Amino acid sequence: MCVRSVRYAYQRGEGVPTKQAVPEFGEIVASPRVVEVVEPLIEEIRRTILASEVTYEEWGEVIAFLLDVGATGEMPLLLDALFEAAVDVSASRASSASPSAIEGPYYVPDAPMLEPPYVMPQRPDEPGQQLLFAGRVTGADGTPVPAALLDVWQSDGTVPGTYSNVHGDQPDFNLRGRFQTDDRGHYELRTIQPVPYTIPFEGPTGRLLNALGRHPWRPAHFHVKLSADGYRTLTTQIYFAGDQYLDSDSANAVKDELIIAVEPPGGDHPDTAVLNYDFQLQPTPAA
Ligand code: MBD
Ligand code: FE
Repeated sequence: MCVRSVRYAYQRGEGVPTKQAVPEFGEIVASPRVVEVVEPLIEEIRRTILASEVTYEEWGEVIAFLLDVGATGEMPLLLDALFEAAVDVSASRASSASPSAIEGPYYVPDAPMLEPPYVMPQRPDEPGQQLLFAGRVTGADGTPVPAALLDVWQSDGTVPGTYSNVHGDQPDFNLRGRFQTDDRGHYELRTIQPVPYTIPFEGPTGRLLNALGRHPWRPAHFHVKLSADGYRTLTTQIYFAGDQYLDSDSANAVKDELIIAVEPPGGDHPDTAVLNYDFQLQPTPAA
């Protein structure tokens, strides 16, 4: 099971999978990895409490804030917005694939399988610029990958935008879809161009960003999860050149190599912008 699936297990109320062994009464079973990672984290928080002269009033606010994060279901949002970009960099250091990016809290598995020619599920009056998202999928050495599965999700074009199945009033699986590369590793999807998106700002995560003096916007983006036999699954995002929030992403997740210039409508595609991007996958070790 993909470790990232903890988010949607939680969203669907299925409880949260955990690998932790339950100790016998009176038994202590230290995990070397927990000691390595969590111990310094605890020490860092203690140091900050002392250095900042935290009061009991403030300590009460910390506890109330975290209770609110739990009660509103924003735990995945808060953690992804603050920390997932660092996890992504840490976890992708040794990869030969094209750049990865954070999954974020709003991936939903089992999106509709599209039939060619691929068109993203959308409402008849879906607002937004028509866009053709196309390119190739290859291995790190350039070998084309036929029948690679692309799983794409995006927010809608309303302001502030929302994701189907999560917030707002879109039909389930609106602007979410799965489709494949052809026998030469090419893919082509017709959809609308995403616009900048704000993470929910009325909840505890948004209030924290506000108190930190930060806005809740993310630059416009596509989310893509790419899988193929013999390759490691690549989770990434595509951003758009010229977006005003590239330098101040509320999730701190933009990588320069993932910022792409869209070809505006014109010539032989008068109504449609074109986004071209080629993905490279890392082979799994030979079995
Ligand atoms: C998003 O759409 C997103 O991509 C991230 C990282 C956090 C919140 C909402
Ligand atoms: Fe997103």
